[in-house]
Amino acid sequence: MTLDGQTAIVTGASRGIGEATARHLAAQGMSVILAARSTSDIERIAAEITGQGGTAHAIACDVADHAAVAALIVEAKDRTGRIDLLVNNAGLIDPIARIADSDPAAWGHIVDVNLKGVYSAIREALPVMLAQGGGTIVNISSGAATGALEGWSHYCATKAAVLSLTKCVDKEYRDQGIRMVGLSPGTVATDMQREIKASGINPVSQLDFDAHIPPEWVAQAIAYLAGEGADRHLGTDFSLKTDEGRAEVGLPGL
Ligand code: NJP
Repeated sequence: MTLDGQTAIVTGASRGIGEATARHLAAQGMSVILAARSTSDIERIAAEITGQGGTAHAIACDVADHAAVAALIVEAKDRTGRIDLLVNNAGLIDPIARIADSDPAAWGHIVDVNLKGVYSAIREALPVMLAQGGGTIVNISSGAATGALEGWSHYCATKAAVLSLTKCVDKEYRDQGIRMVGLSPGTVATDMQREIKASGINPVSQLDFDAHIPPEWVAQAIAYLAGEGADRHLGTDFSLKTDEGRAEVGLPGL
């Protein structure tokens, strides 16, 4: 199974896991659409990929805006002809606060990005994928989808809901060629972990930054999940927090 010549959309591609994923997939020969709100960052990264011989385009998109996500999918399809892989990576954790201290509008915004943003992209990409005979969707999940951490109610609740979406999409569309899988990466050295550290709330904020895995490892796992070798994980969250999971991707153990 080769990704060469296939097409991908990566949301949240302006930094962190999304940036590493866009670069890695392009290096595998995929034509990659980078989406995020930070237009200058995705344009810079897409230009760097192109300068290295890859194929990449930047499309500004706020995934909390359904119409913007619909427009992203239309433009991506127009540019690349197909959507073989959708990586729902865009996500937020700030502001971190215990529930009584939380701001209702900010809490709701996390739902708009982390949950409704994933729904919107799946909702709009599915008709394209079904018409072309199939496709792969990877939802970036978290250990927070199944575990509770204080200060993270917005994050835990939305990641749990995304895991449920992963299972629903798999149930509805696997027999029509849709490969739907989640990825729980463990802790990753990105800006999100800097925000977590700054909060000082819960044990994750106490971890040393060098305890986190590099975003390039997550990119490698996403490329692995895009291939049929990972079919037994469809409809579940694949975890990089086990030796088995890491070995399957070809990464160093814990
Ligand atoms: O975070 P960060 P990560 N519309 O902050 C984008 C999950 N995860 O790479 O719009 C569109 O470096 C934002 O772009 P911009 C995590 O939950 C992480 O660590 O320009 N895009 C940026 O590119 C998340 O789902 C860890 O601000 C929006 C990106 O999201 C994914 O991994 C552990 C957006 C965030 O980059 C990537 O997180 C874990 C919007 N409305 C799961 N809002 C970890 N780091 O340890 C944000 O289990 N973005």
